[in-house]
Formats: sequence, structure tokens, C-alpha cells
Amino acid sequence: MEYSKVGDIIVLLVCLILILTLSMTYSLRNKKLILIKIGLVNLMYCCCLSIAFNSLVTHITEANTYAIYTCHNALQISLLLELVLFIYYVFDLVNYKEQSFKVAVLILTLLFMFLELTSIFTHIGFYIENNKVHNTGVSNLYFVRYALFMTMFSVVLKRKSKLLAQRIYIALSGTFIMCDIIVFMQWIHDSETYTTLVLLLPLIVLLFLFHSNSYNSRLGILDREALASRLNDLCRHARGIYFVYLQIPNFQKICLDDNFVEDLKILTSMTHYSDYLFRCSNDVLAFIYDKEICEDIFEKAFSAMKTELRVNHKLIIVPKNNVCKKLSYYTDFCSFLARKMTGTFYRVSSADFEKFSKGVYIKEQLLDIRDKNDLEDERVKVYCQPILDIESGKFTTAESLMRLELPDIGFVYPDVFIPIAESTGLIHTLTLIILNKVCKYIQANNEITRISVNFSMYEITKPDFYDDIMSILLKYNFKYSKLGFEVTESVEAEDFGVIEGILSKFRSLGIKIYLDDFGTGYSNMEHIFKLPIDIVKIDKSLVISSGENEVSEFVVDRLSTMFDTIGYSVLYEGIESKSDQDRCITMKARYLQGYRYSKPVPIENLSTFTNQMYSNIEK
Ligand code: G
Ligand code: G
Ligand code: MN
Repeated sequence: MEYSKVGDIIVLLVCLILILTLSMTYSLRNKKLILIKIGLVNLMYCCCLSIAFNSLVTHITEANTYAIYTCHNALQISLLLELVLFIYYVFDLVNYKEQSFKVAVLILTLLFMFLELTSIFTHIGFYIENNKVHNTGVSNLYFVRYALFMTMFSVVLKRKSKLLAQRIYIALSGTFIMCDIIVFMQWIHDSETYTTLVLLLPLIVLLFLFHSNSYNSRLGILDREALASRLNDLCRHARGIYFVYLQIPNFQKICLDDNFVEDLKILTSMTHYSDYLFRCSNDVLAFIYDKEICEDIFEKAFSAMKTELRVNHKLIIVPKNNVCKKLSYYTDFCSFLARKMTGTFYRVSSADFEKFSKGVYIKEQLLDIRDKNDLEDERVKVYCQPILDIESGKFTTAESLMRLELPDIGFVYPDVFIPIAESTGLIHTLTLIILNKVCKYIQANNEITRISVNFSMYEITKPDFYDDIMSILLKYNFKYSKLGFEVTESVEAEDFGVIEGILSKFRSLGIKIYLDDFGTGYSNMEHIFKLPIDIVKIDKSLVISSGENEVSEFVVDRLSTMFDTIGYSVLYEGIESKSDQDRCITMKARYLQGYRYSKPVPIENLSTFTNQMYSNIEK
């Protein structure tokens, strides 16, 4: 048997270096890294046993026979465990679920352990006789075991190779083939020098492939994964952290400037020697600390950079708070603030936290509403604002307005939840629930002439929009003219054709189309004349300004005369006083809506208005 300690000593040292580097860097710390760490420690143990065993076998005596057996068994079992760790790592890597394979690994492991432990009696594999060591040829268990486990690796990898990027697959298979060659050479030369090295190579490759962090040495920054890992570590050990968020537009370009890089490095070294700067996303950097930080350092350093380098940054400091959140919470929170802030520096207050947490909660609830997919969802409430029809003097129509009533925070109003619902694409779910509830009400209440439902521009152009709406309408049986759809004029010219087409389809069913919020945003006259419109809703801002100055009154009057002439009915919103009412009536009003008549009320209460005459109007 050929053996030299060199192999084991090198492996021992490499393992030590790897363990040290792992503890000092922010590598990707997931469940699988624990397997690697155990693997490294176990391999060090193997090396020690191997050195001990090989020194013992040079002088076999009656007295040390049992020590040799013990050493040999312990070594073989740890080598076996190392292989088992690998196979579990690979199972996890490719998300291998087949129970039969896992059971096979377990049975084989137990079987080989049993064979090792009983070799003293059975003389299978390894035994000592007449003070001499015998490794019984091919049945030498180490090689049998290795061959079996390697075959299993290859089968699992091959079966799931589609789940791995091709290069990863090649790297892994290549490593294993290289190990096979070393084992084969050892077998031929009856050597034991590189036994542990064979197990070290895959560990190094796995670490490199799946856990290495990309430290950018030029900028001195680590990536987002490393940040998440650091945050995790700090949260476990510290009571709260500071989070410093730094948005630098065109970071990619600014990085090319050596002065900027130097400033950045000085800044990090000024803060805390043990900390890094992290790159959260393309143009966002972050620092995190558990110790007190001097906020001035950041502010001053960046103000200087701003003037020197014309870096248009935004700096946000989230002060220490005792709840530790996930990284995405911080980054979402800060990017939300960054979008709103106008200056370059902002210190987060607890009120900001509360507001944002509320937003997160609303988003979770909206997601839940979508997932439950219940058109009767109790959390979505329909309110209705009665609308006065000048011709009949009655509140025969109404606009439906959505409210949310959420378990933890109660009522939520559209100005809060609509932006969240629109940005997450959840608005459509809400619209369908509102439409369903409105239809249900119309069917049950004959006296109502019409209720209008608001649509968001974000949903109308979605491919399933028409079908989704129709699937609800077809459940009910009433004249479609009892339904109104309110839309705002879209800025997106390319979608205009789609919107026009869909609205025309609904209009041909009898549904009345309302153009909402006329006079706000971008009212494109060309579009307005092309859209199939029945009613134009003049925004309350125009109602207010027409009461304040004559030019505005003149313009609004001419616009509504024009709408009236081309056949659109005019509805004024935000009527609060008798003078608003009288002025709007002279400006061709057909419908009036506003707090003067009623605030939005729960839809169940709408019927108290429906038959009520409103005589306080002079035409
Ligand atoms: O009623 P109120 O102040 O809460 O409404 C504020 C805004 O929210 C209004 O401009 C209205 O268009 C919008 N809104 C209210 N209900 C709905 C709805 O059901 N769907 C959509 N898309 N917008 C609504
Ligand atoms: O944009 P839209 O028309 O969908 O929204 C109507 C909004 O106007 C609702 O939020 C409603 O509460 C509000 N509103 C209704 N009547 C009045 C009013 O008389 N004055 C004011 N300031 N707001 C009103
Ligand atoms: Mn509206």
C-alpha cells in the first residue's frame, strides 16, 4: 500500500482556509451551504484519521490491532458520510423528489456501515491477520462504495440535467469524471494518498458554483445576495439595524470615473472597517449597520460628491428600529420613498414606516382577494353616489365607488388602494367584484335607471378584459342600458384603437359610456370625438374654477354647449353649493353629482334616494 501524508495535510489545510473564508465573507447562506460546511469539517476529520491510521499500520502489534480497526472503521464511515452529503446536496440542487432513490441511498449507507463495523469478524474488505493488513482485492469496500455512489450521482444528474444550466451540468459532471480518474489511478497503483483529495475537489467546485459572492474589487462592493445574507446575520445577533439606501442614477456610467470610485472607497472606510458596501440593484447601493452610525458622514460625503461629480443621488437613512425585516421590505420601502422625495437626503420617520407597512398589508390583502377569486368578497364594498337627473328632478342614476374594509385596518379609500391595485395589476379583480355586486343590485331593484362602474385604463387593454366582463353580465338578466361604464381618456395613443373597439362593443349592447374626469390630465379632443361616448363628466376642478373666474366659466360653458350639440349628455361633478348647481344648469347640465345632494352611501341605502324628488332646481 502506497501512502504519503502530503495529500491529507494539503486537504486539511485547504479545508481550514475554506472554512475561514466562508466565515469572513457573505457567501450565499442557504440550507445547502450547511451541507458544505459539515462536509468541510468531516473531511478534516477524515484527514486526521487517515494520517493516524497510516502511521499505526506501519507497526502492527497485538496491542494496537484494535486501535487500527477503530481508526479504519471511523475513517471509512466518515468517507462514506462525505459521499452521502454530496448526494443530498445534488438531490437538493436539482430538487429531486423521488423517494425510492433517497431510500436506496439510506439503505446502502447503512449496509456499508454495517459491513465496515463487522469487518473484524467477517473479514470482508479490510482485516488484520498475522500483524498484516489485508485489503481484499476488488471487494475492497472503498472502491465498491465509490463506484456505486458515483453511478447514482450520474443518474440523478443526467435525469435532471434540464433543470441545470448546461455549463453547470458540464462543470459538475467534469469534476466527477476527474475524481473518477484519480480514484481509478489510486486503485491501479494500490495507493491511499489522494483519497481525501477526491472528496475535496467537488466541495470546492460546489462552493465556487453556488455560494461564491461576487466582490467587485474596483468598487469594493458585494452583490444583493450577500446583502441579504448580511442582513440575516445581523438580524439574528443584533437588536435592529440601520439601513442606508443610496440611489445613484447612471451608476454604471459614474463607476467609470476614478474620482467617484475613490470617494466611494473613502466613504466606506470612514464608516466601519468590517462592513461592506452592497449593490442592491442596478443603480442602488446599500449599507447596513448594527452600530450607531454618524449620519452626517454620509450626508456630507454625498453633498461633496454631488457638487464635484454632479452625481444626482438620493440618500435615505432608515434609522434603527427593533423589527427586523426582510431585505425586500427595506428595498421596496426605500424605492417607494425615493420616488416621492424631491431633495437628496431623507431620514425615515416612524410614520413613514407605518404608512408603508399599511401599503404592504393592503397589497397582501389585494393578493388574497385575487387568489380567493370570490365575486362576493366581503372585503370589497360598493358605495354609490346618487346623481340628480335635471329632466326628471329625481336621483335615478348613481355612480358606484369602491371601498375596502380590511380586517386589521378597517375602511380604506380609493386614493390609498387604487394606486397599489393599479401598479400590481390587481385592479381588474376588484372591478369584477364591484361589477358583479352592482349587477346584482340592479337586477333586484327595478326602480333604478342606471348605475355606472369605474374602469381603470390599466385593465381595459388586457386581452381577457372583454370576456371577463361578459362572463359576469351573462349571469344577470336586465336591460344593459341600466349599466354605465366610466373611463378616463387614455394618454397611450397606441392603445387607443383597442379601447375604442372594446367600448364600441359594450355600447352596442346598450351600456352607456361615461367619459370621466374631463378637464384633468390630458384631454385629447381628437380621441374624445372618436370615442363612443354617451355622457361627459366635467371634473369638479372645472366646476370650481368656473365659479371663480369668468374666462373659465366662458370656456366651460362653450365646451359643454359643444358636447351637448354633438349629442353627449353633460354631467357636472363636485356640486357643493346652490350657486354651483345653478351655474351648471345654465351650462347645459343634464346630470349633477356632488356633496350638495349626497356623499357616497353604501349601495344598500341607495333606494332611499331613487324615488325622492328634488324640487330645489330652476331650469
Ligand atoms: O369616492 P372617492 O373619493 O373615494 O373616489 C376617488 C377616486 O377613486 C375617483 O377618482 C374614482 O374614479 C376612483 N374610484 C372609485 N371607485 C373606483 C372603482 O371601482 N374602480 C376604479 N377604477 N376607480 C374607482
Ligand atoms: O373621479 P370620479 O368621478 O370617479 O370620483 C368621484 C370622486 O369625487 C369621489 O371620490 C367622490 O367622493 C368625490 N366627490 C363627489 N362629490 C363631491 C363633491 O361635491 N365635492 C368634492 N370635493 N368631492 C366630491
Ligand atoms: Mn368616476
